[in-house]
Amino acid sequence: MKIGFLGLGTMGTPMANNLRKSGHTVTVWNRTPGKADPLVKKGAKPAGTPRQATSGQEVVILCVADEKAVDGVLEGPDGVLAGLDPGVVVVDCSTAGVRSAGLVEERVKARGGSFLAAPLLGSKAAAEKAQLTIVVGGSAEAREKARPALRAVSARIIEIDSAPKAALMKLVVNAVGGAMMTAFGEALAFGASGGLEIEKIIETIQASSFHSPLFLMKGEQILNKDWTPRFAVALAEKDQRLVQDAAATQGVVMPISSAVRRVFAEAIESGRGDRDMCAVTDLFFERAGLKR
Ligand code: NA7
Repeated sequence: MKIGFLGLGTMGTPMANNLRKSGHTVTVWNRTPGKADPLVKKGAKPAGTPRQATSGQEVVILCVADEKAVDGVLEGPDGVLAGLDPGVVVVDCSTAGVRSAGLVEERVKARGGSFLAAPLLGSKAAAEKAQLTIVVGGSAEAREKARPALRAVSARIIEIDSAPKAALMKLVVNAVGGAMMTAFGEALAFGASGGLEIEKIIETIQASSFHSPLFLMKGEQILNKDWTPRFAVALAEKDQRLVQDAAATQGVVMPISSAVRRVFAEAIESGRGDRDMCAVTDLFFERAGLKR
Protein backbone atom coordinates (compact mmCIF):
# COMPACT_ATOMS: atom_id res chain seq x y z
CA MET A 1 0.00 0.00 0.00
CA LYS A 2 0.93 3.63 -0.34
CA ILE A 3 1.20 4.97 3.18
CA GLY A 4 1.88 8.47 4.50
CA PHE A 5 3.46 8.44 7.97
CA LEU A 6 3.56 11.60 10.10
CA GLY A 7 5.39 11.79 13.42
CA LEU A 8 8.80 10.14 13.68
CA GLY A 9 9.35 10.07 17.44
CA THR A 10 10.22 7.12 19.67
CA MET A 11 7.25 5.08 18.41
CA GLY A 12 6.75 6.48 14.91
CA THR A 13 10.29 5.89 13.63
CA PRO A 14 10.37 2.11 14.19
CA MET A 15 6.75 1.79 13.00
CA ALA A 16 7.46 3.60 9.72
CA ASN A 17 10.57 1.48 9.30
CA ASN A 18 8.63 -1.75 9.81
CA LEU A 19 6.00 -0.63 7.28
CA ARG A 20 8.80 0.00 4.80
CA LYS A 21 10.44 -3.37 5.56
CA SER A 22 7.19 -5.21 4.94
CA GLY A 23 6.99 -3.83 1.39
CA HIS A 24 4.70 -0.81 1.72
CA THR A 25 5.65 2.42 -0.02
CA VAL A 26 6.10 4.84 2.86
CA THR A 27 6.25 8.63 2.60
CA VAL A 28 7.40 10.25 5.85
CA TRP A 29 7.06 13.67 7.45
CA ASN A 30 8.20 14.99 10.80
CA ARG A 31 8.00 18.49 12.32
CA THR A 32 11.75 18.43 12.96
CA PRO A 33 12.82 17.40 9.47
CA GLY A 34 16.22 15.86 10.33
CA LYS A 35 14.53 12.98 12.12
CA ALA A 36 13.27 11.67 8.77
CA ASP A 37 16.79 11.36 7.31
CA PRO A 38 17.66 7.85 8.57
CA LEU A 39 14.38 6.48 7.15
CA VAL A 40 14.84 8.30 3.86
CA LYS A 41 18.33 6.77 3.58
CA LYS A 42 16.69 3.37 3.96
CA GLY A 43 14.24 4.06 1.14
CA ALA A 44 11.28 5.98 2.58
CA LYS A 45 10.15 8.99 0.52
CA PRO A 46 10.51 12.41 2.17
CA ALA A 47 7.63 14.90 2.29
CA GLY A 48 8.04 18.63 2.97
CA THR A 49 4.61 19.13 4.56
CA PRO A 50 1.80 17.02 6.09
CA ARG A 51 -0.21 17.81 2.95
CA GLN A 52 2.51 16.34 0.71
CA ALA A 53 2.75 13.26 2.95
CA THR A 54 -1.01 12.76 2.52
CA SER A 55 -1.62 13.45 -1.12
CA GLY A 56 -1.88 10.30 -3.27
CA GLN A 57 -1.77 7.84 -0.32
CA GLU A 58 -4.22 5.06 0.52
CA VAL A 59 -3.62 5.21 4.27
CA VAL A 60 -2.24 8.10 6.34
CA ILE A 61 -0.88 7.31 9.79
CA LEU A 62 -0.29 9.92 12.51
CA CYS A 63 1.88 9.22 15.54
CA VAL A 64 2.41 12.55 17.31
CA ALA A 65 2.54 13.69 20.91
CA ASP A 66 -1.00 14.74 21.81
CA GLU A 67 -4.29 16.24 20.60
CA LYS A 68 -2.70 19.66 19.91
CA ALA A 69 -0.06 18.05 17.72
CA VAL A 70 -2.78 16.09 15.89
CA ASP A 71 -4.65 19.37 15.22
CA GLY A 72 -1.40 20.97 14.11
CA VAL A 73 -0.71 18.35 11.43
CA LEU A 74 -4.35 18.22 10.25
CA GLU A 75 -5.09 21.93 9.86
CA GLY A 76 -3.96 24.72 7.57
CA PRO A 77 -3.12 24.97 3.87
CA ASP A 78 -0.22 22.50 4.32
CA GLY A 79 -2.13 20.15 6.62
CA VAL A 80 -3.34 16.57 6.17
CA LEU A 81 -6.95 17.61 5.58
CA ALA A 82 -5.92 19.89 2.70
CA GLY A 83 -4.20 16.96 0.95
CA LEU A 84 -6.80 14.28 1.69
CA ASP A 85 -8.26 12.44 -1.30
CA PRO A 86 -11.74 10.90 -0.89
CA GLY A 87 -11.67 7.31 0.38
CA VAL A 88 -8.35 7.64 2.22
CA VAL A 89 -8.17 6.17 5.73
CA VAL A 90 -6.57 8.42 8.36
CA VAL A 91 -5.25 6.35 11.27
CA ASP A 92 -4.30 8.17 14.46
CA CYS A 93 -1.87 6.11 16.54
CA SER A 94 -1.24 9.01 18.94
CA THR A 95 -2.81 8.92 22.38
CA ALA A 96 -4.90 12.03 21.85
CA GLY A 97 -7.98 11.27 23.96
CA VAL A 98 -11.65 10.63 23.47
CA ARG A 99 -12.76 14.13 22.51
CA SER A 100 -10.05 14.45 19.85
CA ALA A 101 -11.05 11.10 18.30
CA GLY A 102 -14.65 12.28 17.86
CA LEU A 103 -13.70 15.71 16.50
CA VAL A 104 -11.03 14.44 14.11
CA GLU A 105 -13.38 11.74 12.83
CA GLU A 106 -15.95 14.43 11.93
CA ARG A 107 -13.37 16.55 10.13
CA VAL A 108 -11.92 13.65 8.15
CA LYS A 109 -15.41 12.44 7.18
CA ALA A 110 -16.32 15.95 6.02
CA ARG A 111 -13.40 15.68 3.55
CA GLY A 112 -14.63 12.29 2.25
CA GLY A 113 -12.09 10.19 4.15
CA SER A 114 -12.55 7.74 6.98
CA PHE A 115 -10.94 7.77 10.40
CA LEU A 116 -9.58 5.20 12.79
CA ALA A 117 -8.28 5.87 16.28
CA ALA A 118 -5.54 3.28 16.71
CA PRO A 119 -3.67 3.94 19.96
CA LEU A 120 -0.66 1.79 20.73
CA LEU A 121 0.01 -0.54 23.65
CA GLY A 122 3.68 -1.32 24.18
CA SER A 123 6.76 0.81 24.17
CA LYS A 124 9.84 1.38 22.05
CA ALA A 125 11.11 -2.23 22.13
CA ALA A 126 7.73 -3.59 21.01
CA ALA A 127 7.56 -0.99 18.23
CA GLU A 128 11.03 -1.99 17.02
CA LYS A 129 10.10 -5.68 16.92
CA ALA A 130 6.70 -5.00 15.28
CA GLN A 131 5.19 -6.53 18.42
CA LEU A 132 2.83 -3.70 19.42
CA THR A 133 -0.75 -4.26 20.41
CA ILE A 134 -3.05 -1.82 18.65
CA VAL A 135 -6.55 -0.94 19.80
CA VAL A 136 -8.25 0.15 16.62
CA GLY A 137 -11.66 1.79 16.50
CA GLY A 138 -13.80 2.95 13.58
CA SER A 139 -15.96 1.54 10.82
CA ALA A 140 -15.51 -2.09 9.72
CA GLU A 141 -14.72 -0.93 6.20
CA ALA A 142 -11.95 1.42 7.32
CA ARG A 143 -10.49 -1.24 9.63
CA GLU A 144 -10.43 -3.69 6.74
CA LYS A 145 -8.56 -1.21 4.52
CA ALA A 146 -5.99 -0.32 7.16
CA ARG A 147 -5.41 -3.87 8.44
CA PRO A 148 -2.33 -4.66 6.27
CA ALA A 149 -0.60 -1.55 7.61
CA LEU A 150 -1.56 -2.31 11.22
CA ARG A 151 -0.45 -5.94 10.86
CA ALA A 152 3.00 -4.83 9.68
CA VAL A 153 3.68 -3.06 13.00
CA SER A 154 1.85 -5.21 15.55
CA ALA A 155 1.50 -8.65 17.06
CA ARG A 156 -2.10 -8.12 18.12
CA ILE A 157 -4.99 -5.95 17.01
CA ILE A 158 -7.99 -5.37 19.27
CA GLU A 159 -10.90 -4.08 17.20
CA ILE A 160 -13.71 -1.80 18.41
CA ASP A 161 -16.52 -0.36 16.30
CA SER A 162 -16.00 3.28 17.32
CA ALA A 163 -12.98 5.61 17.22
CA PRO A 164 -13.76 7.44 20.50
CA LYS A 165 -14.24 4.07 22.27
CA ALA A 166 -10.81 2.88 21.09
CA ALA A 167 -9.35 6.13 22.45
CA LEU A 168 -11.20 5.50 25.73
CA MET A 169 -9.83 1.93 25.92
CA LYS A 170 -6.28 3.26 25.69
CA LEU A 171 -6.97 5.72 28.52
CA VAL A 172 -8.38 2.89 30.66
CA VAL A 173 -5.13 0.95 30.15
CA ASN A 174 -2.94 3.97 30.92
CA ALA A 175 -4.97 4.83 34.01
CA VAL A 176 -3.84 1.44 35.34
CA GLY A 177 -0.27 1.80 34.00
CA GLY A 178 0.26 5.27 35.50
CA ALA A 179 -0.97 4.08 38.89
CA MET A 180 1.31 1.03 38.77
CA MET A 181 4.38 3.07 37.83
CA THR A 182 3.92 5.73 40.48
CA ALA A 183 2.94 3.24 43.20
CA PHE A 184 6.05 1.19 42.39
CA GLY A 185 8.36 4.24 42.62
CA GLU A 186 6.74 5.39 45.86
CA ALA A 187 6.99 1.92 47.42
CA LEU A 188 10.67 1.58 46.45
CA ALA A 189 11.48 4.88 48.19
CA PHE A 190 9.38 3.81 51.21
CA GLY A 191 11.32 0.54 51.52
CA ALA A 192 14.70 2.11 50.87
CA SER A 193 14.10 4.84 53.46
CA GLY A 194 13.69 2.08 56.06
CA GLY A 195 16.95 0.44 55.02
CA LEU A 196 15.81 -2.19 52.47
CA GLU A 197 17.92 -2.75 49.36
CA ILE A 198 16.19 -1.73 46.15
CA GLU A 199 17.22 -4.89 44.32
CA LYS A 200 15.82 -7.06 47.13
CA ILE A 201 12.54 -5.07 47.17
CA ILE A 202 12.09 -5.62 43.42
CA GLU A 203 12.92 -9.32 43.74
CA THR A 204 10.36 -9.68 46.54
CA ILE A 205 7.57 -7.78 44.74
CA GLN A 206 8.21 -9.96 41.69
CA ALA A 207 7.89 -13.10 43.84
CA SER A 208 4.49 -11.92 45.12
CA SER A 209 1.13 -12.11 43.38
CA PHE A 210 1.51 -8.39 42.55
CA HIS A 211 4.42 -9.08 40.17
CA SER A 212 4.35 -7.46 36.76
CA PRO A 213 6.41 -7.28 33.56
CA LEU A 214 6.27 -3.49 34.05
CA PHE A 215 8.13 -3.77 37.37
CA LEU A 216 10.69 -6.12 35.80
CA MET A 217 11.37 -3.74 32.91
CA LYS A 218 11.25 -0.49 34.91
CA GLY A 219 12.98 -2.10 37.91
CA GLU A 220 16.04 -2.78 35.76
CA GLN A 221 16.03 0.79 34.41
CA ILE A 222 15.68 2.16 37.97
CA LEU A 223 18.57 0.01 39.25
CA ASN A 224 20.75 1.27 36.37
CA LYS A 225 19.49 4.85 36.81
CA ASP A 226 18.69 4.68 33.10
CA TRP A 227 16.17 7.44 32.45
CA THR A 228 16.37 7.24 28.62
CA PRO A 229 12.78 7.81 27.50
CA ARG A 230 10.95 4.67 26.37
CA PHE A 231 7.85 6.55 27.48
CA ALA A 232 8.46 10.09 28.68
CA VAL A 233 7.12 11.61 31.93
CA ALA A 234 5.54 14.47 29.88
CA LEU A 235 3.51 11.97 27.83
CA ALA A 236 2.53 10.06 30.99
CA GLU A 237 1.21 13.31 32.53
CA LYS A 238 -0.66 14.10 29.31
CA ASP A 239 -2.35 10.68 29.44
CA GLN A 240 -3.67 11.29 32.98
CA ARG A 241 -4.90 14.72 31.84
CA LEU A 242 -6.82 13.01 29.04
CA VAL A 243 -8.16 10.45 31.54
CA GLN A 244 -9.37 13.29 33.76
CA ASP A 245 -11.01 15.09 30.80
CA ALA A 246 -12.86 11.96 29.68
CA ALA A 247 -13.83 11.07 33.27
CA ALA A 248 -15.30 14.56 33.78
CA THR A 249 -17.33 14.20 30.56
CA GLN A 250 -18.58 10.80 31.72
CA GLY A 251 -19.34 12.12 35.24
CA VAL A 252 -16.83 9.75 36.86
CA VAL A 253 -14.50 10.72 39.71
CA MET A 254 -11.01 9.18 39.51
CA PRO A 255 -9.00 10.13 42.62
CA ILE A 256 -6.14 7.72 41.85
CA SER A 257 -5.61 9.16 38.38
CA SER A 258 -5.70 12.70 39.87
CA ALA A 259 -2.95 11.80 42.33
CA VAL A 260 -0.92 10.08 39.60
CA ARG A 261 -1.22 13.13 37.39
CA ARG A 262 0.07 15.35 40.23
CA VAL A 263 3.11 13.10 40.66
CA PHE A 264 3.93 13.26 36.94
CA ALA A 265 3.32 17.03 36.93
CA GLU A 266 5.73 17.47 39.85
CA ALA A 267 8.30 15.34 38.01
CA ILE A 268 7.98 17.71 35.04
CA GLU A 269 8.34 20.76 37.32
CA SER A 270 11.52 19.23 38.74
CA GLY A 271 13.03 19.06 35.24
CA ARG A 272 12.33 15.38 34.53
CA GLY A 273 9.74 15.85 31.73
CA ASP A 274 11.81 14.25 28.94
CA ARG A 275 13.03 11.37 31.07
CA ASP A 276 11.41 7.95 31.10
CA MET A 277 8.34 7.77 33.34
CA CYS A 278 10.25 5.54 35.78
CA ALA A 279 12.20 8.70 36.72
CA VAL A 280 9.33 9.45 39.14
CA THR A 281 11.20 7.01 41.39
CA ASP A 282 14.09 9.48 41.51
CA LEU A 283 11.62 12.16 42.64
CA PHE A 284 10.31 9.95 45.47
CA PHE A 285 13.88 9.17 46.55
CA GLU A 286 14.79 12.86 46.54
CA ARG A 287 11.74 13.70 48.62
CA ALA A 288 12.60 10.96 51.10
CA GLY A 289 16.05 12.53 51.46
CA LEU A 290 17.70 9.45 49.95
CA LYS A 291 20.89 9.64 47.90
CA ARG A 292 21.48 6.98 45.25
P1 NA7 B 1 7.80 11.28 21.11
O1 NA7 B 1 9.02 10.44 20.97
O2 NA7 B 1 7.79 12.38 22.12
O3 NA7 B 1 7.48 11.89 19.67
C1 NA7 B 1 6.46 12.84 19.51
C2 NA7 B 1 6.26 13.12 18.05
O4 NA7 B 1 5.22 14.11 17.93
C3 NA7 B 1 7.51 13.71 17.37
O5 NA7 B 1 7.54 13.26 16.03
C4 NA7 B 1 7.22 15.20 17.44
O6 NA7 B 1 7.88 15.97 16.45
C5 NA7 B 1 5.73 15.21 17.18
N1 NA7 B 1 5.09 16.46 17.60
C6 NA7 B 1 4.99 16.96 18.85
N2 NA7 B 1 4.32 18.12 18.84
C7 NA7 B 1 4.00 18.37 17.55
C8 NA7 B 1 3.30 19.41 16.89
N3 NA7 B 1 2.80 20.44 17.58
N4 NA7 B 1 3.15 19.33 15.56
C9 NA7 B 1 3.66 18.29 14.86
N5 NA7 B 1 4.32 17.25 15.42
C10 NA7 B 1 4.50 17.30 16.76
O7 NA7 B 1 6.51 10.41 21.41
P2 NA7 B 1 6.30 8.83 21.22
O8 NA7 B 1 6.72 8.47 19.84
O9 NA7 B 1 6.83 8.10 22.39
O10 NA7 B 1 4.69 8.77 21.34
C11 NA7 B 1 3.85 9.15 20.28
C12 NA7 B 1 2.41 8.97 20.70
O11 NA7 B 1 2.14 7.58 21.02
C13 NA7 B 1 2.03 9.75 21.94
O12 NA7 B 1 0.69 10.19 21.83
C14 NA7 B 1 2.17 8.74 23.06
O13 NA7 B 1 1.41 9.09 24.19
C15 NA7 B 1 1.79 7.44 22.41
P3 NA7 B 1 9.37 16.56 16.73
O14 NA7 B 1 10.31 15.46 16.37
O15 NA7 B 1 9.44 16.93 18.17
O16 NA7 B 1 9.46 17.73 15.83
